[in-house]
Amino acid sequence: MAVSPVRPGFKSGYAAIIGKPNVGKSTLLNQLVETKLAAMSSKPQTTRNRITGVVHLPGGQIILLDTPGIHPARSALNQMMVKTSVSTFRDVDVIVFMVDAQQGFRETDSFVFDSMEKVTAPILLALNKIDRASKHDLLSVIAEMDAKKRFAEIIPISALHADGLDILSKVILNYLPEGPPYFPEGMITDSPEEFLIAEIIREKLMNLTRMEIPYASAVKVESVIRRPHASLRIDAVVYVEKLSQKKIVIGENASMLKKIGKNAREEIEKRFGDKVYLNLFVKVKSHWSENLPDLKELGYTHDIH
Ligand SMILES: Nc1nc2c(ncn2[C@@H]2O[C@H](COP(=O)(O)OP(=O)(O)OP(=O)(O)O)[C@@H](O)[C@H]2O)c(=O)[nH]1
Ligand SMILES: [Mg+2]
Repeated sequence: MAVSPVRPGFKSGYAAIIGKPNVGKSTLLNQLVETKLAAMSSKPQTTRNRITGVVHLPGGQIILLDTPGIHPARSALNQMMVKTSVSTFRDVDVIVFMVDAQQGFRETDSFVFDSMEKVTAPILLALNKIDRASKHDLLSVIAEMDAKKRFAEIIPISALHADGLDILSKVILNYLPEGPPYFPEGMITDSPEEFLIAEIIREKLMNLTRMEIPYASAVKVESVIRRPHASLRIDAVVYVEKLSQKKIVIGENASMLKKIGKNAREEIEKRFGDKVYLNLFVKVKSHWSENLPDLKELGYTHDIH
């Protein structure tokens, strides 16, 4: 596919979605690109990598970067995640900082806000989850945030209900420079298929398991083989840190693994339009979340585009 030539007045550039864990960043990315690219869950620290989603608009192209939630991180994995987010500050044209409108600006948001101290790009504040906030909550958080004099714009949205998103994308576009479309029409991400599939599996696992299991698990897609009659054979491994966790992920008579596999397979079929045979294995890799070579092998590096 050839990249289109420069069009006068056409805008393009990078916008990073930044915020504390669980504020709705991945939900926003997925809604704006109208495709489920990033895993979403009600548990914090779902996103572990930066994920690119391209929004194609008549007047321009927004290259959105979904990032892991910024928080005081302890484990090597979490520190790597936060590094991934903070490293996006340097080279984006605009930042979309998300705060939960119902919860208001909390210490956890303040931690993210302080990490943006040296940011020179304009910061747009997206007040998310307005479907849950009362008018009073919303007005008071707007007043509080306005007083900080740090935000180029304040936009109330509900990422989940796609409310206010047309306005948000117009505002983002306003802050982008003129430039050529960097991605060809129709291309919405540069993430490899293996990564997108692993994230679908990990999302199902995160949503079906509890306690430490979602955080002790990583998914690696070993192979994707295209077979005749538009079918895909996928081999993937779920890594956990302990034998006891392996037993939970497999479940009684493999019931948990079957559920994860079924949910993942259905979504992979929907997304890739093929019949899918998904072979899931569970393996123990002790302390992978603390071990740099393991993190690298599992695709957790703080990569810079
Ligand atoms: N009510 C409501 N819930 C929302 C909204 N946006 C997101 N959520 C929910 O908030 C939870 C977290 O959403 P995510 O998109 O995974 O949050 P995130 O900021 O990407 O989280 P991390 O990847 O952990 O940093 C999910 O249960 C979403 O359904 C919204 O506008 N309204
Ligand atoms: Mg996320």
